[in-house]
Amino acid sequence: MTIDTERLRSRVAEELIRTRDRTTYLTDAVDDDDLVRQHSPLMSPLVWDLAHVGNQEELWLVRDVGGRDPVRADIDELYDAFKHARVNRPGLPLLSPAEARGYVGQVRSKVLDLVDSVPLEGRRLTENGFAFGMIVQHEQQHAETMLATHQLRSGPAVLAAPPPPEPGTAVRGEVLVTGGPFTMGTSTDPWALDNEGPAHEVHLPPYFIDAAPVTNAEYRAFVDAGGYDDERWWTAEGWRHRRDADLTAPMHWNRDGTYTRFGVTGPVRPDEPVVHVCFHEAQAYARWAGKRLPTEAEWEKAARYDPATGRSRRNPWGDDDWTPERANLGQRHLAPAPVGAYPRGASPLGVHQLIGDVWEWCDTAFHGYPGFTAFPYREYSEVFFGRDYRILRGGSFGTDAAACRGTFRNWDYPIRRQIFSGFRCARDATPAEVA
Ligand code: AVJ
Ligand code: FE
Repeated sequence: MTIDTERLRSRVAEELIRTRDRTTYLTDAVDDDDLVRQHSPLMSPLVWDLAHVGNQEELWLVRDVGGRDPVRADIDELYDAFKHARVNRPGLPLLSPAEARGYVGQVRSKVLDLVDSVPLEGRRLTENGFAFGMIVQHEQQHAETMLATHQLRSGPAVLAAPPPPEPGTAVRGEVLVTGGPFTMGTSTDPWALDNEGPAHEVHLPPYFIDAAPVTNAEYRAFVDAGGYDDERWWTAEGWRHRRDADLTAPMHWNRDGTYTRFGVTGPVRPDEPVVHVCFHEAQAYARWAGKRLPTEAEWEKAARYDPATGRSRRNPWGDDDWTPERANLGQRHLAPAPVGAYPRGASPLGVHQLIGDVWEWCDTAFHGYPGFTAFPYREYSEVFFGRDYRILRGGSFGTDAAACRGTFRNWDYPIRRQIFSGFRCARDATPAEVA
């Protein structure tokens, strides 16, 4: 075995263990009644997420990669996300909290065995440890979903984390991105998921993009200006939803101007990115502000394009992995950080906080890039293409670095706002502005 393979094996084991610590923290924070309860019809009971994470790990790693016998073949159907809508999951004969904990532990001990023994080359599924990376990312995605479930719980706070850093620099205004080609997507990032590739060239006309996400203060101005009551700012579909759902402000803003987050109520901080808005609200704000939402390609060029070399980098700060001073990721802080808090994470074009803090809505439907091939299964991405989903980019404070990079693509329905979603604006550059 080469040193590199040894290093890869220990990295895989570390990521699996670190990820399980997060899942355990989120599920041990509440009692068993709370674990089996449905806090919102939009979300699964936490105990479903827990056993589902273990079941996916069993399917892909124990059975497929390892070729081992099933741990619990009888529960596959219960934890198949396509078989049961979230609203129906509490009525299923689910594993109890104790059974679910026992099950995920059993699966994991077999998997840690495999990490030491399966060949990591010669088969595309395990090349560079991909299947393990995919399962780490899957569990981390559910950890973010579980954090969103926590935000929908009522009752006293059970989670705690230090506040995010204070601004280190003033960030405001827009950045001009000159017209021309850039490379979008990746064909080489070893743990990138299928929808992130292949890398391809995209030509964009010049545009402006906000240097920072839209803040609570900026969004408050839209609310105070009567933006929710003025049909002009909304698309027909957005206006219909605004009326049907009786939207009047971001989710979790209270009538008295306070905000409730993970069981704690406090003032809405003006310089923090607005969060828990749906695509329609983001789009209405942008139109009111005389702007629009960026397309997905515009978001990615702002994040990855380096004008000095013409290359696209993995992340705004470069090709290196995330570190805590570069972006607010990983549930280290349970809130978005104020604008200006991550000067070391800015892109070469001077765009801040693209990674972390809040997912950013883009005005692009979810589709496969030219030459897309599903891997390793159609149900991760392909079955969602061409439907009513919009793209979100950049991850949030609830997203782990393992499941976030400059090429990572998330998608959701345009009415969703229980997720950690915010946005920034963009606009076309006029010829006079480019000259
Ligand atoms: C990529 C976040 C849209 O949570 O529905 C989890 C990720 N896929 N289990 C989701 C996912 C299967 C997915 N998103
Ligand atoms: Fe899943």
